[in-house]
Amino acid sequence: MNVNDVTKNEGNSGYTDFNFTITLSDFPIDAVTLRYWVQSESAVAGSDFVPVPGTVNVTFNPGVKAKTFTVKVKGDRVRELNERFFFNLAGVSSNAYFGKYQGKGTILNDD
Ligand SMILES: [Ca+2]
Ligand SMILES: [Ca+2]
Ligand SMILES: [Ca+2]
Repeated sequence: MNVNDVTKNEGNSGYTDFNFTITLSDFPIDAVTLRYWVQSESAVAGSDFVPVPGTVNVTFNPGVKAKTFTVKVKGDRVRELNERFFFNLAGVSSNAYFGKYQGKGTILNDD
């Protein structure tokens, strides 16, 4: 199981979708469960992206290999440094291999 990194421009208004895809190494025979949570770093929930409260339960049913989740980044016209947040995986069921468990979201300031 892996999750990708996302690097995109911030944008100046509205929202930009940062899409994180969790991919299993193979099609599961039994359901695979895990949780994800979105962690602020230099990018702060609320001001830089739409908060994802708590931890989110995810289930891969048999035959499903990939799922995509979106973090919505807020555009602005403020001059600031590039900012980062994390898309973390945790609590993976024992029938799945745990590979790259952290996706980095890098917001490129464009102001
Ligand atoms: Ca901007
Ligand atoms: Ca910003
Ligand atoms: Ca900015």
